[in-house]
Amino acid sequence: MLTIIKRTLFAIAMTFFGIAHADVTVIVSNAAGIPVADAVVAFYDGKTPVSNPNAKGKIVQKNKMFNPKVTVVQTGTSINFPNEDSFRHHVYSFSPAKKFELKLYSGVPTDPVLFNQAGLVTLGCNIHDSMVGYIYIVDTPFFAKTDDKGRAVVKLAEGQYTYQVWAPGVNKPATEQKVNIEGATEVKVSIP
Ligand SMILES: [Cu+2]
Repeated sequence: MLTIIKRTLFAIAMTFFGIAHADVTVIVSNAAGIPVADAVVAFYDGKTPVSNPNAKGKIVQKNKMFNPKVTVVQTGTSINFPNEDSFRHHVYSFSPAKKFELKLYSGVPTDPVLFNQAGLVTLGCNIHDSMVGYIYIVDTPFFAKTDDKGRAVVKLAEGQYTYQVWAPGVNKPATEQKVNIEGATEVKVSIP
């Protein structure tokens, strides 16, 4: 009896508070089956693109590297580029999604850079050719980056989605696939 009441209350609660959410685990590996870290995973529910004008991010330059090397953000995000090295950097992007440059500077730039167009931005430094970083900008709130085991977890409302996966070195911007989320789901993706 108690169980039935609990179930009924649960059903009523679901009606009031909306549909169920599920953890979706994406596992990304390469053609050889090795897990791919720093892969970007983004899910789209097919509705209007969503930007987040309040979102803020940070990419630090340290030891002549961009940290993190791969950043995924929602459109509308402002990112600052603090320089923690004792010498100057000159950060730039020629990518169509965002062209900008931060001319030779030390410390923390006064103004962050706004990323309001979806796409891939490749970061470089005019002084240090070895420096390379990536910002993947998505117009959806549902995104994540894989860890060392190639795993990323995104919390989604149940329903139909398409998803894209991109990783450094993948020429095509992303693979697009359809998926139906019903409860906790595991999605395995192999990228070239
Ligand atoms: Cu530099």
